[in-house]
Amino acid sequence: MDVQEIRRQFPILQQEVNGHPLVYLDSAATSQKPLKVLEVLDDYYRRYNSNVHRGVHTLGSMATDGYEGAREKVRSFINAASTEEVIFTRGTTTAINKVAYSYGYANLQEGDEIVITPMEHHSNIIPWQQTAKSTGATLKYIPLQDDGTLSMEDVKNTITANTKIVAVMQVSNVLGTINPVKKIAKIAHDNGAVMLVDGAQSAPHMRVDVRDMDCDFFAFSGHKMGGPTGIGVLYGKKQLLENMEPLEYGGEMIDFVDLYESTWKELPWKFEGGTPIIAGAIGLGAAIDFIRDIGMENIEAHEAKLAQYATDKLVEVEGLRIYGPNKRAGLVTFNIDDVHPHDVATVLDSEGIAVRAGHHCAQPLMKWLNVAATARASFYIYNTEEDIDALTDGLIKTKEYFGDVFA
Ligand code: 7TS
Repeated sequence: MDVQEIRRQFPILQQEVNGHPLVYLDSAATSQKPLKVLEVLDDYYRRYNSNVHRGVHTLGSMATDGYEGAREKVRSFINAASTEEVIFTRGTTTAINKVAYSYGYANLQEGDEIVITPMEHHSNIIPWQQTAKSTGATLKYIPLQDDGTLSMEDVKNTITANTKIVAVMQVSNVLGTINPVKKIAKIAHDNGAVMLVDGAQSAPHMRVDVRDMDCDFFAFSGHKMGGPTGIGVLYGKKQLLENMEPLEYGGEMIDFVDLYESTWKELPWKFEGGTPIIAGAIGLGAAIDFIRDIGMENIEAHEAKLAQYATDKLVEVEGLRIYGPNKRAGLVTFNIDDVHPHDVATVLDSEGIAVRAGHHCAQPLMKWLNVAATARASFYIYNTEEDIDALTDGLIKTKEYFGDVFA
């Protein structure tokens, strides 16, 4: 894998920010977009912009082919059995909310349990809190071990015969923990529960096979994997989706409408009310092509190397503490003694280095870590060891600067 060649395909990386070459280390928030995706979006709007599934005219057919072709690319990307199981949504958040409100409301009652973990992103916590409140179900947490991983012992003890839904992230956006979701799905199923996997931080970075994982639902966002914002995916097993209410009613999703009764289209369209995210889906399809061309194994290996390099390199920064297990995905979350993470991010920004600071939409996890906030550097295919060197130098400067201020 030639990283310099890959970098040339990301126009946004070819600029200076605050007088320095941009070092983009915030891909867990959103990734940058390759030329291929930008060109496909431009081509759609210039040449065949049109609504889908409606007209018989030429542009409408082209748009429909593009949109449905993207669905097939997603199906193959996650190895779903059928395109009926691939629903386009606005992103991970919308996908999880659909399951919580549609599946959750219909299948939960008092005495039932929803099991999640304290490391979840808010979008895999709040929908379950709300569902629990409305249905009388109980929300339970698999505890974290000291290093920020889950033990199978705890998983087995938390999931019981009363558990109806287990919802766990595959990769933590803060700790970089890689959760054994296939094993957790097996335990969920042994107890008669369904398993939702939040794949927002895994689908862009590792091979996902929903059939091998045997999850019932899988959610991810296009914008974290080179695709445009506003497009994401809810995968669900056909038999479950068939029995779920659509939630959004209107155009596109109906079969027949009468004055007082209506019927829905078949899967997956019954979940896609209104004009769908046509350009977004086509852009996501191009991002999948881009990832395929590079090879997911190469992306995984590259990021593992960067994560290891960063772990080794950042010890040069005095007073820096990294959170999370030793074996982590391609991101590093940290704090520096006595320096607020927002100050860290501000000084780094003045050097052209983009990192995220804050609670990373994981306030329960921040509480568990006993911090208000952290800084985070996250990597993708276009990052290099030089980026991590620049980060390290920037952090040493930050430490010196605030060391002087507080001295
Ligand atoms: N789940 C996880 C694990 C995430 O990391 C994110 C976004 C989401 C869900 C929500 O995705 P969305 O596309 O629907 O917004 N995570 C982050 C982050 O870590 N920094 O900014 C967004």
